[in-house]
Amino acid sequence: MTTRRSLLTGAALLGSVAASRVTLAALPEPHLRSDATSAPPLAPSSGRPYRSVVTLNGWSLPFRMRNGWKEFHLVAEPVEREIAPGMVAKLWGYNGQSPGPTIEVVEGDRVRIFVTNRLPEHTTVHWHGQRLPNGMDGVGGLTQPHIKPGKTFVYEFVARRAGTFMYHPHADEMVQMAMGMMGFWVTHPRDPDVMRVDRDFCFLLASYDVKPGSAVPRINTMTDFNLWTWNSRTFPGIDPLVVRQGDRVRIRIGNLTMTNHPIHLHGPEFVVTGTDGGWTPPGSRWPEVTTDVAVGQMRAIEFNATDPGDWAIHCHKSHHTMGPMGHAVPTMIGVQQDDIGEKVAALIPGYMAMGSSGMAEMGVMQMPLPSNTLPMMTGRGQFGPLEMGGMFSTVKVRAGLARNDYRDPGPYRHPAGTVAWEWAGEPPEATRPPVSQDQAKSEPPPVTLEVQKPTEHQH
Ligand SMILES: [Cu+2]
Repeated sequence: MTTRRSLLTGAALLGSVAASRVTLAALPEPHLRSDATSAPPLAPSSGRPYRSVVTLNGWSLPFRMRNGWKEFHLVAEPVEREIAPGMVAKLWGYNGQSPGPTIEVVEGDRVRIFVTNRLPEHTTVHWHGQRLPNGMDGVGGLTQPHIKPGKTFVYEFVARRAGTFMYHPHADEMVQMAMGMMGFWVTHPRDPDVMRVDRDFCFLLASYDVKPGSAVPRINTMTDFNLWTWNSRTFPGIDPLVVRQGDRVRIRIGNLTMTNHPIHLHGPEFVVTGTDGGWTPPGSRWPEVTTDVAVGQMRAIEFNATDPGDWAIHCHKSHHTMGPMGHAVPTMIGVQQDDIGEKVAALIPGYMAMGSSGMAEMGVMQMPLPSNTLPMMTGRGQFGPLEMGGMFSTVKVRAGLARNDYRDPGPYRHPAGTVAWEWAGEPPEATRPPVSQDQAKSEPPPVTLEVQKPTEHQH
């Protein structure tokens, strides 16, 4: 039965829905992108000025200003991401890619983000590291209802603190992050001369477990991932960080994997100028060449690009600079396989015995792989195979680049006489430290073995 009261309430409700529809009718355009190249910095088209960042193999999300609000539109959806040439993963992401586009705002900006859910399950967005009203924090069930498939939610807050942030779901989090749902967020200082650098790069550490020959990540993997990525790319698919000699350079890194990553830069020493909590006080900084980025952390490092060259930058966990590999492979160093290799080859055509003298031969050989599978070691430099994969790229420092030129300048041309060279003469005689008469005479200490007998309870 319809009462006058419920009719009135219904009419009032209808009115408010209509009003919000008017607001939402003009949703900002959901900018989409399908490829994995690094977009040049996106200069702000309106609002306050800032010097934009370069998202490695990614892009910054365009916005619009509306009645004093900076408006963005994120679309959570299934995407296809080329991890490196030769492999495409079926992931979940935002606006056509994983990771999602970088959001850039200025300290003090009033920010409104529309989030449309085109996933097959509900989601939310957590704005990792931000000071904001509790109800905008994006924790499904705790601070807001989940965003059901097909629905659009609105987040509104003031970007109160300048620094480096991330965004990711706080709903079915293990699954949605294992599927690639994440993005970078940079809040620039109100004064563009504060913490000013010439080039500012950012990327997220993400790991996936995609079995050889397949394309969808295994979502229950806890630590044994086989794709160690920067912005969902692996070497040689990660673009170089191109800088001009003399530039002050910042690299911002966020870690959304399940383990820590000691990020190591060859060449110049750097300082950590930013963490999850904002800029570090200058008196607290010390020089280093490796900084550990723990799970859920963000780090901004800065250095002066004084010396030209192709300087490697990589995770220092050596397994993280490898492509997919089987950890069950036995160590074969020192094992003579010639005889057994021939015997197995007679039974299994194409069998190759490998690993007797290390695994470098894998970086040279082009072995047949399952479809949509990356090799364990790959990439070539001007002097030969790099034998890398995973979290590896180069900072390419060159003299005389134009201010906005981020194009790959090709391999570094070393000045004559500055590359390690092969010695062609007689090798110098190897000398060993002298052994003292006493040491030579003394007998080796007797070896004693302590054997503990198992008790009844030990097995
Ligand atoms: Cu690592």
